[in-house]
Amino acid sequence: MTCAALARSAGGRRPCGEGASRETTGEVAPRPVDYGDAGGAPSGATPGLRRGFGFRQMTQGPVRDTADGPAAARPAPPTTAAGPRAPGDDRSNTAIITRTKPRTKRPSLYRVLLLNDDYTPMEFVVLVVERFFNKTHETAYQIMMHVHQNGVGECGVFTYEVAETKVSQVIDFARQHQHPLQCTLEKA
Ligand code: TYC
Repeated sequence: MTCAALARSAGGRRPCGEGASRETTGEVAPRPVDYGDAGGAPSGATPGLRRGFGFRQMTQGPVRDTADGPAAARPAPPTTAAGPRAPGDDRSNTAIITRTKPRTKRPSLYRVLLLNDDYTPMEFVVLVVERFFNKTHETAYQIMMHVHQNGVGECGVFTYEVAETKVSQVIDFARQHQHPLQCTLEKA
């Protein structure tokens, strides 16, 4: 029976048009027309698929929770810098290269020197070397004799702050005992 005959027997209603189920008519669902429109449903998509589904998957905009389900349940968009840029999109093609080479630098070292004079007692110089430079009596005596014979001698090597502190301590201690002993530092 044709649609026109059915319409006549149905009293003017249109069983083949809108509102008629395909089970009742026995007709095959029409194939969707492919217009080549990137903004619509993909070619061959199931009829009834909501418009816009394919379009959102082809863009790189943020994924938000929508009626389709939570954002986490849907595939994330590509994270490359390629693709169209929307206004306000601050993605760039610039890569950040981090330097992993250690940039530490060893501190400069300084020698602490004793200077000879004609008045400071030898015993006092030995005591100074023992006390402030942590030397044994024998080593302190050797250092004192070296200074006595050569005019200058090294008591130790330290970082700047430590060397400066040693110099101050020796000079203060000598002054407390009214001795003219001199002490200084130089870069190692
Ligand atoms: N020359 C001093 C003396 O004959 C001894 C002396 C040694 C002094 C070392 C200072 O740093 C010095 N008494």
